[in-house]
Amino acid sequence: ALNHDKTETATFGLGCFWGPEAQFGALAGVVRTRVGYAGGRKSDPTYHNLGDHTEVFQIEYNPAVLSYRELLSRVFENHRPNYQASKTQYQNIILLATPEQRETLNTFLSERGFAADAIGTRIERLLGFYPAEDYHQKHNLRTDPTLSDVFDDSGYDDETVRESPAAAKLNGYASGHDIPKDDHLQTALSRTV
Ligand code: MHO
Repeated sequence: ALNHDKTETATFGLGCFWGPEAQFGALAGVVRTRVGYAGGRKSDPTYHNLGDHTEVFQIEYNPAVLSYRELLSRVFENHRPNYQASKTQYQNIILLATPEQRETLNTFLSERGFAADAIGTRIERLLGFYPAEDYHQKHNLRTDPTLSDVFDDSGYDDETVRESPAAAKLNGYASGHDIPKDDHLQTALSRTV
């Protein structure tokens, strides 16, 4: 089994955060996922009082399995960089947490022939991340009674579900994304939660 303790974190916005949390959670190498609000200045935003923030998903991934560059490829497969949503809540945004991520993005964009200041996708430094309400975390899992009952009946609280590697995979599965039949799913599930 792989050591999933050495994870890195990446944060992106691609519209309503439910879908991409599930999709990226299904990827081999993604260990944990959570959704939240970022990119704005308002402190303590909530879903109904979002201010200038955007819905984002944050993933913890194992860089020995999945690279930031691969994540960027997935992000660009899943949005149109020449388009931007008018509503800040649903904008496409790449939130950079480290100089290495910025470097990787710059290389990626130049190889694709994109100029960072000529695309609609926002590219900003990650200044803060506010986790969304529990009912938004692993939304597809939560709305699947078979899956959510397993966690409820086992006594897992909301934070445990949010941070659970198994829940991240099952949330992807519940959304119809292929779960890789490999070591990573086994690892996630063998950790119980
Ligand atoms: N209100 C929309 C989007 C939710 S997403 C968390 C819906 O119910 O589908 O913004």
